[in-house]
Amino acid sequence: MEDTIVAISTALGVGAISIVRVSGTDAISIVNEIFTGKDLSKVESHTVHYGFIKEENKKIDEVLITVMKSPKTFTREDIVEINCHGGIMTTKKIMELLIRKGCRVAEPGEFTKRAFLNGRIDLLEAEAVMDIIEAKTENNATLALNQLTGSISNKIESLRQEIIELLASIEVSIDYPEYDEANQATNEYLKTGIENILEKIKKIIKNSEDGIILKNGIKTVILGKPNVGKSSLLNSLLEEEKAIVTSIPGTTRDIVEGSVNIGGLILDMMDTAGIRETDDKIEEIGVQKSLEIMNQADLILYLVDSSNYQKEDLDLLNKIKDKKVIVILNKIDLKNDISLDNVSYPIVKISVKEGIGIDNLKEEIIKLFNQNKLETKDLTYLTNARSIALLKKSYDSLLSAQNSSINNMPVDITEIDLKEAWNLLGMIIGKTYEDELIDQLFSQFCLGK
Ligand SMILES: Nc1nc2c(ncn2[C@@H]2O[C@H](COP(=O)(O)OP(=O)(O)OP(=O)(O)O)[C@@H](O)[C@H]2O)c(=O)[nH]1
Ligand SMILES: [Mg+2]
Repeated sequence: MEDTIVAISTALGVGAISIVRVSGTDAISIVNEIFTGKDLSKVESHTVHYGFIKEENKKIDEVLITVMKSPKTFTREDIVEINCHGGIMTTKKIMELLIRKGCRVAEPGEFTKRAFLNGRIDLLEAEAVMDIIEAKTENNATLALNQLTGSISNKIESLRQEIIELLASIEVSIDYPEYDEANQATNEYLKTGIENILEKIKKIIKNSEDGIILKNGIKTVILGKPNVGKSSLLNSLLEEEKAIVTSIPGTTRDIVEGSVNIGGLILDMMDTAGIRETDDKIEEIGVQKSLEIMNQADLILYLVDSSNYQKEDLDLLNKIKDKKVIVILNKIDLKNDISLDNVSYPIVKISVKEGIGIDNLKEEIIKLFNQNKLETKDLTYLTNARSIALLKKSYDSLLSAQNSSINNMPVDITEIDLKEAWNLLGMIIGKTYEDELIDQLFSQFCLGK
């Protein structure tokens, strides 16, 4: 690869140690020029050496240098890592010296990009590196690490292999003399084959969508009539007096937001204006917003006031489709004998005021999002929107291929869709890619990675 690149790989600031990382053909010789200690051009690969960085004859810092020779390195190029004393001045000075000797400052993500281009990791694994860096919870880190170790890549690769086998059977049948009979036999074979692959992809998509929710946070909307205690619940979960609480119905007008970690799940909570018919213009806008935001939710906490319950309070539940919902009976300190019939969602009884039932509510949330399943390590997830979109496209192509074979179309037509599906799967792991996409993807990385 062309240039030798350099970057500060640790966060720049005051710390005990900083790492300056150099990668490329000239990495060892360039660092050697500014180092006193052992001659780095003569040392074994994967060894650490003590010495000083110097400018002319002036000592700049006392350092430990790790030399890793191609190909057994992250970028598959020669890599030298300089462990120097953390501190902005020294670290920058060392960078500066290296640039003067011929290094180029690395672009964000360039080390990982080289790892990808040199075949050390595939695209999914590269993205996983970024996810690990950005992981905010243990779950996120576990998901990303799983992707980095390549098990999902293997799965995608084996799906591609299955498609190749189907394509091979098509080729054979096209060459066959009694075309019609062969066509039918092949279609039979294709039908089951495609069905099989579709099932597997469906499972990965489902897993991945759950995974994405875990990664990005669960959009949680607190919904209900005015004065049922929505803002009180938000404050209680956030452990902060974020939203205004009063005994006057219609207190909340705008959406109030806050994030909370419940057993490793990130909930992005939104408190809304209580839903009711109103003549107040501002409140009416708030009510409209509540209804809109309801449609974007992953989870709806539907609050009812036990002390003031009427059957109509549940009317809005009928409008909610395909969402995870928990119905919450609040204010049980005032009245605790309501029973709700015909509610198909889990029901939790709480009193925000007395702090009763909040833990049950949290458990119910964790249950809904299959927290436990995640811990059993069925971790074949794709963790970003790019790859999930490609997988869905691939699924659609396979569906269309399946239709053709069911309708006993000429197999050449099925072949087109199968090839498309195979290609799309390849794009997920970066077997086929466009330069522009790659540049854009890696530019989202932080410097020095
Ligand atoms: N007794 C009792 N009162 C509660 C409880 N939770 C909330 N309240 C009271 O109910 C009133 C309304 O609470 P809010 O949290 O403002 O209700 P809201 O649903 O946000 O109301 P709007 O913003 O008007 O839609 C306040 O006076 C709270 O103190 C509870 O568990 N028990
Ligand atoms: Mg409120």
